[in-house]
Amino acid sequence: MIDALRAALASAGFGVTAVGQVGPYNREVGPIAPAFVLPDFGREDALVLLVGNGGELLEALRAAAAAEPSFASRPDPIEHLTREVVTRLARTHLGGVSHAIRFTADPPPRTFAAVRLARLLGLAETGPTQLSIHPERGPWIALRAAIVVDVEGPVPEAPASRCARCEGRPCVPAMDAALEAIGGLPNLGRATLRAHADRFIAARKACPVGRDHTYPGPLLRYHYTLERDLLFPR
Ligand code: B12
Repeated sequence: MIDALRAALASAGFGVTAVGQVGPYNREVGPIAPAFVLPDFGREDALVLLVGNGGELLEALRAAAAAEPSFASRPDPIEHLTREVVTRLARTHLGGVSHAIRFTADPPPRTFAAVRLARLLGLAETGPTQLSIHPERGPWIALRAAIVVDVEGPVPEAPASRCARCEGRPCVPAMDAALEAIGGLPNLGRATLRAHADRFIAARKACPVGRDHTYPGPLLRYHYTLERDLLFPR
């Protein structure tokens, strides 16, 4: 059931997934950020499936726009596709089994702390610049949704750390330069990201892991500037 759901998500552009139990996540997040706690159906061993994507999402977005022209003019094409695909495929593959879905695009308390969940499920470690670093894809992943299912989940294995054996840690000076350009971490926000997109993109590109998985240019820039024409050129 879960394997079939993961395969269907991958075919729809969401090929970065991981499973585990919700208990360890809620125990970490509960005391520091209660609004980010996930539902658990009254059991700590409830299965949680984290859903994300890599650069291949651009193809899925363009296919959706080709199938339905109004899709390209939506204010939030990625969020819209995510909600539609994840909700539909969960319903199809989980049948009558109780489940709850949370999206990273929603505000708390309808969301979850995705970088922490990715680490706890062994999908990606948290790098020195706070980005999730996947062992093969490096920082080139986005985390979109968590599906909690009322069945027992597996206990995930921790992957070997790529950051611990990284020589020179080139992301650190690159991110420091980006943060300096905006006048420090407290100024980090949508507007400063957009204004200094090149510096933040350089900080992400500085990571030596997963360079073959770098997002296609238009998708990469869109994440910082939210200019829809990048995704759907006329
Ligand atoms: C709020 C937020 C931001 C804020 C952060 C402001 C702040 N410091 O408070 C802003 C808008 C600036 C931001 C920027 C970016 N973000 Co952001 N952000 C989030 C969001 C929606 C919630 C994080 C949160 O509150 N977690 C709850 C607390 C309890 O958990 P936490 O682990 O302690 O979270 C902290 C860190 O994540 C940190 N943080 C988030 N972004 C950044 C960036 C930097 C430079 C630093 C130092 C810290 C930091 O702020 C959180 C609150 O203190 C998450 C999605 C989610 N629901 O998890 C995405 C998320 C963490 N962001 C993500 C990304 C990719 C980015 C950007 C690269 C741009 C983008 N959207 O593509 C930029 C720049 C980051 C960079 N390193 O270059 C991804 C990370 C994926 C990955 N591979 O690591 C996430 C998971 C969204 C997604 N759809 O995938 N983000």
